[in-house]
Amino acid sequence: MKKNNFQFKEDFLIGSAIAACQVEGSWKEYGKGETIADWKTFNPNLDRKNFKTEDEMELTKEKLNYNVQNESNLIFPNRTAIEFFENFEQDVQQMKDTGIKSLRFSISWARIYPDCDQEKPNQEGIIFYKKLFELLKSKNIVPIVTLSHFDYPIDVINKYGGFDNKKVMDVFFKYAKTCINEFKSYCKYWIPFNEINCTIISPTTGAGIILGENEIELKKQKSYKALHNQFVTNCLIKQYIVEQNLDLQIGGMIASRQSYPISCHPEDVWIDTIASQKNLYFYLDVMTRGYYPNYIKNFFKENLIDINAEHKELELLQKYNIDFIGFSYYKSMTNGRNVETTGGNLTVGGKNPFLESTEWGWQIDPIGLRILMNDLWDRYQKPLYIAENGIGMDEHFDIEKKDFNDYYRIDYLKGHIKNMILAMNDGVECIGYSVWTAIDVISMSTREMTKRYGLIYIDQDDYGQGSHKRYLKESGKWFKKLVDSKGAICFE
Ligand code: BGP
Repeated sequence: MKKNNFQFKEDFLIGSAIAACQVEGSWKEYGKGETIADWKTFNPNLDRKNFKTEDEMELTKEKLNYNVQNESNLIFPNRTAIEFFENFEQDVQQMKDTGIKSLRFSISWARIYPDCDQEKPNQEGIIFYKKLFELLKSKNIVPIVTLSHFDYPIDVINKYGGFDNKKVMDVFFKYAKTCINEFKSYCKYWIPFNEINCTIISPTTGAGIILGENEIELKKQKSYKALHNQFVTNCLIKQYIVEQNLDLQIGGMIASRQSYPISCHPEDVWIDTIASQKNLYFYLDVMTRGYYPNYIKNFFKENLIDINAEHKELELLQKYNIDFIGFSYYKSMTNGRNVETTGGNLTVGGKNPFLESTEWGWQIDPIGLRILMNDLWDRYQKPLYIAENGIGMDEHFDIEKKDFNDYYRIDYLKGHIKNMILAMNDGVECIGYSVWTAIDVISMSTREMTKRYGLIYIDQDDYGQGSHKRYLKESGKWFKKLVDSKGAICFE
């Protein structure tokens, strides 16, 4: 392999990401309100090779009612998750053993404002996150905070519905200001919305929109309205930071959708071009350039979508752009006239004959990351942050023998991080990389525990059974070497 003298800079944010609803547990304790994640179930009969991610992530009114009616017979894994709320000190210590120098975590809105209209925040929530920030500081781990990571509060749904209601912007902005005021001395990097494109793909998960089965035709209209309100909320938060003269940064964050035309036939290329505009560039165009591009205005017109944008909101979009582009990257896909579909992060995509897939059909494509980074940098010239990257596997280790050899994860991470470094050598500015994830967590799309991503193994099954003991996997040891070598290990 060609020698590469690259080394991460001292302030490169190399670390891991987690999300409140996938780790914390203590769903109704310490004053926390319920969230949409607390009402999603684990389905033991799910066929992992053949399901639609969107269906698994959405909740209709009927489905939610059913879950409420049948609560005692169903499994709600996010309610206890991996009990990070109770064990965060030990967990962070073990994460530190994987070498991480940054941790991207999310704050749970419902833990800070269990009643979204209450005047003062829930002190138990504030204390918990303060303790977490303090602990990270004592271990020299730089925090990166997400304010909304797929755990929309039920209280907000009951009072105001989803983010398509402009009133939700007010209550969310109040929550964001509380977090900034309370934690600004600990944290410089703020991501208001995880994977903001999820609002279109799964409006329940991304924006708290719950429709009846006979209201599904409202989905497009409501989700684009909600997305617009979230874009504007990003700006309100940025405006607040600027006006308060705070040295903080706001990041946009999307689930990236790297794709290729299935062939060089111009029609396939055109289909892929449109898909990239609508599913990838649109979000970043608005958040970085500050206006809606013509191709999406045309799409709105053709689909009779009115996003209800007020003049002053369009001015805000223009004035307050994001400081960095965060994105998750797990896989790539193809587009064209004739593609066979396969699984993926948030949505299914077209198969690529040159790539291998995980058991859930996510196609592994390290070079795709380099291509995407170059593309985004050339298009926007905003620093990039890889907010999530990792591989979900069904893992069976011999606990007695303490054999936790996840060589496939090392291969996956090595390939991707190497390509990130190559992109940085190409000239791309990148401020950090977060592996998804430091520790096994509840899967977002399927609520399984057996779909593991962690550098640390937890002896816990899909039903929450097991010793709950934590063990460092080989990938955790490798990650420490990666950090210590400042990336050089990827070229050995
Ligand atoms: C991203 C989410 C994460 C995470 C990851 C893996 O979309 O931001 O929360 O879970 O995907 O997805 P899953 O857990 O469904 O395999």
